[in-house]
Amino acid sequence: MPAPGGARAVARCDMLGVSPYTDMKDGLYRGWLSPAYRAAQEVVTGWMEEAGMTTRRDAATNLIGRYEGLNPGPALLIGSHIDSVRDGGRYDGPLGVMLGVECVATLHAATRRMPFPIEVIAFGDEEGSRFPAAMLTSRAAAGTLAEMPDMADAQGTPLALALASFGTAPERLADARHAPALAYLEAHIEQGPALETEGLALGVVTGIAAQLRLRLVLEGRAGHAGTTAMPLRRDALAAAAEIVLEVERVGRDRPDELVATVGTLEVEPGAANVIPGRVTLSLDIRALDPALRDLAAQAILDEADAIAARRLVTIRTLPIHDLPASPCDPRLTRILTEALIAAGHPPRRLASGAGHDAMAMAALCPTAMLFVRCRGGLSHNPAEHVEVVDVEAALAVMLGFIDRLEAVHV
Ligand code: HGY
Ligand code: MN
Ligand code: MN
Repeated sequence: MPAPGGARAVARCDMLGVSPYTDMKDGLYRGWLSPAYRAAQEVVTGWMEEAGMTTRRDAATNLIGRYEGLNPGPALLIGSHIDSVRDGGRYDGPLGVMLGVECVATLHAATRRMPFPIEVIAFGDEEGSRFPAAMLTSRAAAGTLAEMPDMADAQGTPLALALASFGTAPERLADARHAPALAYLEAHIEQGPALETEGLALGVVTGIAAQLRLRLVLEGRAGHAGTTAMPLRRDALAAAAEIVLEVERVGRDRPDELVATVGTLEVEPGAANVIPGRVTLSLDIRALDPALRDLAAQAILDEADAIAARRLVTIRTLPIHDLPASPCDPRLTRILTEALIAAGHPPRRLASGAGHDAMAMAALCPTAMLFVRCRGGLSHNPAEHVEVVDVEAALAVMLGFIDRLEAVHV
C-alpha cells in the first residue's frame, strides 16, 4: 500500500474494486447491505481507525469515523458513498470517503486537532442499485426520510431482512438522524468532461441538479407472435419504444439544461414468440432548474399517455424519488474556492448533473463539493479513471479548506 495521501486513496479504491468487495464476477457491483458491502465496511473501518478515528455504524448502517476536536460541538462531516452501480467504476463514491480518511490521517500524523470534531461518513445507498430507491442512508442521516420503505431487491430479499443482517431495523430509522453539523464536504469525480476538456484537475461545485425518477408500467396484451395479426396487437414493447424515443427528443430539445434517460426496461413475459404484454421502464429527468425539469416531465408523460391510448395500452406512472435541486452553501463554496486558488488552481466552478449524498445532507447542514477530473468524463463504467496527481491535489485543497474553517471557527 502506498504512503499516506492521494496515492493511497486511489490504491484503496482500486482494492475495493475487486473481490471480496464486489458482488459480481469480472467487475464491480457493490449493492447496499450485500456481502461485498459488509466486507467493504469492515476494511474501511480499519482504515478509519488506523487514521486515528473511532468508528460506529448508525441505525441506517452508515459507517462513521470520528476524529475528536479540541472542543465538542457540531462536527465537520466529510463523506460520500461506498455502494456502486452494476458494473461500475472504482472511484464514484469511495474516492470521497478515502480522501476524507486521508484528511484525518494527515491531521493525526501531525498530532493536529481542529477546534471542531471531524467525521468521515461512508454512506450505503447513494446509487439505489440494489433496492428501488436511492440515497436512503444519507436521507436517514439528514432526517428527511419519513420511513424506511417496505421494498425488496430483484431477488425478493426484503429491505427489512437485509437491515436485520446489519443489526438494525426500519423502525430504528429515527435513531440514524445525525446531530446538527458544522458543514458537509464531499469530494467526488466530476463524472463529466468539463475539467478534462479545460485541462483542469479540480473544480468547485455550485449546485446539484434536481432529479425526478419515475417508473412507467405499460400493460398491453400478450399474444402469439405467429397468429396475432399486426392490427390486432396491443404490444406493450412497441409502445415503450415510442416512449423511449420521446424521452430522448424532449431531452435533446434543451441539451444545455436538461437530461432525460430511460435506463431500465423490463419486458414480460420476455419470450421471442410472445407479443410483450407488459413493459416496465425507468424514467430519470434532471435539470438545475426544477421548473424546467417538471415541465419536461409533464411533456413526456402527456405524450406517453397519447402513445398508450393510440396503441390500446394502459399506462401507470409510479414515483421513485423526487430530489430537489441542491445549491451548495455560498460561504463554504467561497472558502473552498479560496483553498483551490491558494493551491494554485483556477477558480473553476461548475454544476453537477449527477446526484450526490450532498443533496440529502443539505437538509442537515451547509454543503460544499469538490470535483476531481476523471478520464474522458466517464463514470458508471468500469473504465472510470482518476490520476493520482489530481487526487493529491484534491487532498491538498481539502486540507486547505479545513485550515480555513479552523481560522473562521468561533
Ligand atoms: O444517479 C446519479 O446521479 C448518482 O450517480 N447516483
Ligand atoms: Mn454514481
Ligand atoms: Mn457518486
